[in-house]
Amino acid sequence: MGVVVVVLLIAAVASVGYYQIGIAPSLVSSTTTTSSTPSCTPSTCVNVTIASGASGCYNPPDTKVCGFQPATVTVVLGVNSTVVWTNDDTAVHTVTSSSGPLSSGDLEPGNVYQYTFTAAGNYSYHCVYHFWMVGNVIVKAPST
Ligand SMILES: [Cu+2]
Repeated sequence: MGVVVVVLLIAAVASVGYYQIGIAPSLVSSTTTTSSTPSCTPSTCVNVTIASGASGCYNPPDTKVCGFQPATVTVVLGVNSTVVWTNDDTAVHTVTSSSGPLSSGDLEPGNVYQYTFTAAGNYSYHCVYHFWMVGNVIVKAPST
């Protein structure tokens, strides 16, 4: 009898744990969409592609050849300051700032992450799963 109670307790704890794990990713991915079509118009956004094969192309020193393409983009506040990342690879990637605003969470194949910059600056980012995948967004103030 005691064994049955213990087994039931373990099952209950395990299911709660699974439930919590199952919930977490959906919260993280709330800033992404599964659409491959950006919600901004081409004139107001800049597209960055995570190309097919991006996860398997670590080949220093040409580390930027196959990660984020283009690896560096320049945008202007209020003009085209929304950047849209599309994962065209078959692996999961992220768009993550070491200390900054970009935090895509897991981008499944086909997922899109977009962020609208509101301050000028130089924003470097990387993929948490592939350290050779690095990118940079240069945000400029509008010229007067
Ligand atoms: Cu990656």
